[in-house]
Amino acid sequence: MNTRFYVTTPIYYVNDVPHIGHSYTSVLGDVLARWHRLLGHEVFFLTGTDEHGQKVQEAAQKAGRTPKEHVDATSERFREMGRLLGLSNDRFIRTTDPDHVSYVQDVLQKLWDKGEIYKSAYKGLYNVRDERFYSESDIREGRGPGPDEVVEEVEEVNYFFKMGSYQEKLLEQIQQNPDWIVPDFRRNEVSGFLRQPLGDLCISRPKSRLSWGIELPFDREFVTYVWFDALLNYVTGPIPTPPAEGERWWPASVHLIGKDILTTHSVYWPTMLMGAGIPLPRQILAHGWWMADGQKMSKSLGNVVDPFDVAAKYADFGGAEAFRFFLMREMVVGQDSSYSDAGMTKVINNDLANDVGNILSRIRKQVATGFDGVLPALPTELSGASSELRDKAVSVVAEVENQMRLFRVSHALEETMSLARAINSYLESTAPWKLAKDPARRDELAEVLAVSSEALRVLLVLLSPYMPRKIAEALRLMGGEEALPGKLAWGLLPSGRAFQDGAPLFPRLMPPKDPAQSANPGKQPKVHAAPPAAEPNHPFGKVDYRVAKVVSAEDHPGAEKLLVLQLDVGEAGQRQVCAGIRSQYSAESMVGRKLLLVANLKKAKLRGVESQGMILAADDPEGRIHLLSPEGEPGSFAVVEGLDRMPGQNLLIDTLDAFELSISGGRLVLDGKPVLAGGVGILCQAPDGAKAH
Ligand code: ME8
Repeated sequence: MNTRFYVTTPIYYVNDVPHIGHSYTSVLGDVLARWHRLLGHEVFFLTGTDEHGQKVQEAAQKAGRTPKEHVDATSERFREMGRLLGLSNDRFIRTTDPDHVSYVQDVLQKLWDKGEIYKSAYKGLYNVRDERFYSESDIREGRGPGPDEVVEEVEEVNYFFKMGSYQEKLLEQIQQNPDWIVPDFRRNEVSGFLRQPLGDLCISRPKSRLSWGIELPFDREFVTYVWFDALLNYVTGPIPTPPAEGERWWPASVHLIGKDILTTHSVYWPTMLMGAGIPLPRQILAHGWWMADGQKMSKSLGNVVDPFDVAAKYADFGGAEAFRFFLMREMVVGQDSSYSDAGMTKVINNDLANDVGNILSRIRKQVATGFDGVLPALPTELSGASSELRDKAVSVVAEVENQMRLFRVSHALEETMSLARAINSYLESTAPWKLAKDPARRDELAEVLAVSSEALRVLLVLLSPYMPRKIAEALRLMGGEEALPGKLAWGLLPSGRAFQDGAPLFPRLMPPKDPAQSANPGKQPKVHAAPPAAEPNHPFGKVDYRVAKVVSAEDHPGAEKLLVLQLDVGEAGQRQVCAGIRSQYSAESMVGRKLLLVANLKKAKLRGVESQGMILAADDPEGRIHLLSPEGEPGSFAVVEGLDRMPGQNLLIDTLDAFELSISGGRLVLDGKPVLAGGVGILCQAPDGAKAH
């Protein structure tokens, strides 16, 4: 097995200010790097800045400084972002670093000597922002230039790399290595692109136009084209460690990129490597796009999400670490996602405070009061509930390993959080606070605390790549970070460790707003807790309402009004559901959205497409549809306090007519009582009195 892991992020343009998008790719790289280190692998993690090109030259001129002075200042902002986010990169490469410059020249010389580069005249539309020419097919297919783009018509003599001659070889590479470009719809996009003839690549700019670049070693009147320079950073990155040492790292295990730079990475880059006789990277992972409150981010809208602002705003609630966790939790790798303060609050309150923080404070308190702060030993024989929890921890570790191998980081986190919920349920069912009152049950109490502490240790280790500083602190409170070696196996937490008490590590952001919760002010809302048994036969209890998250969506092939949604329903699995909302919601707008699903309806076929459930929505008097937006985790069920939950299978739709759900104060209610999912109310923008069905 290859136990070497080399991961890269794009090198960012220094002209931009670091924002959530750069933070995301960098944190993703960091999480993968830390995860592999945890598994005992040798890791190299590379990030950096892309500093040559026309835009930089122009910006420097405007700022009245030399290009080098300019990039020294601007690239510092990205290193600052790295410090803020706690990135563990082994090198921060800059394309102005002398070792990089000389390596780029070596490769250019080699390609020139091999006849892979030729000189020719060229005329075309040049995109200043992207530092590239538009090809004729780009323009024919409407791929540019867009209305905001700065383009110039340019005619000049330049050097070209024979990229077109590698078209067949590249197609073969893609066909024979189905995991080379992930996710698979991005691979298909590249294969589609390669069905058109592939032209050669202009790799130079005359110095008369652009001097801020790396000189061609075989013609000093030219500098190299910005992508040719930039992409080679991945090979030069680990090299300043002595050359033999640096070469040991290439090929990279994975290049992390956003979907915007898919073509440069999966077409330009591999053909350049083929030309130079350098092996190809093992994988390329293109992730989706961050937006803000559902809108595209842009400077003109003033909605660009700044990691420094977010960290400062939530400084008392995990700050940059909570932001890292949020980024990884909320974006399904490959798909687009949106930042919102509500989303941050939800993650801080539900995942961090309620799930993780709650376990930590419950255990610390019981160990402090029951055992003078010294953790009792883990018994060799475990009772039923304890061995179930151990088995759960072991299976979660295995599943997280699987998901991480596939870069499905948000799935790995969901799996990890299911362990947190299992520990909380274990604590609720074994009730150590009750055991502590009965001296005859001291052994039971010791077992519960030892088992839950060990499960908590495993949970914290699984979370450590996401929140390294917070988790180190949590492990310190549990007696020391040496709990980490051995790491993911069960049973490593030594007994006799002194637990420390103190302020909660993951405080709640706000007091619960929900009326049902504020009725019990001292109590933490219980996420995923079973509803109290009270009214045994209310038909509401027969319906299995679940929070579902849309994984993908498409138009129904035979019905204009329907969308076909693929839903993640957490522990209740994946579902396909047809929903009659297409008049108002496009397929794309649904991806990533959370909905309320009736999960136990009898299956139906709608115009030939199977539907395994029904989505709830409210209508307003104008006939507009308003979807319900539950905040709980996928799979959490909706309850009404005082009503028994007893869903069966194959529910008939008539059951839903036996009671009425409606909207009041922007929330879903049943006879005036709030319906809760994952412990909080279910939001809906329909006006008061609108019926939900
Ligand atoms: O393209 N959502 O640099 P760049 C998600 N220098 N990710 C985003 C994002 C968003 N809204 N905005 C930016 C360049 N990113 C070249 C790369 S590599 C050899 C040269 C992230 O500063 C994402 O990773 O425009 C994207 O690919 C990258 O920043 C682009 O950074």
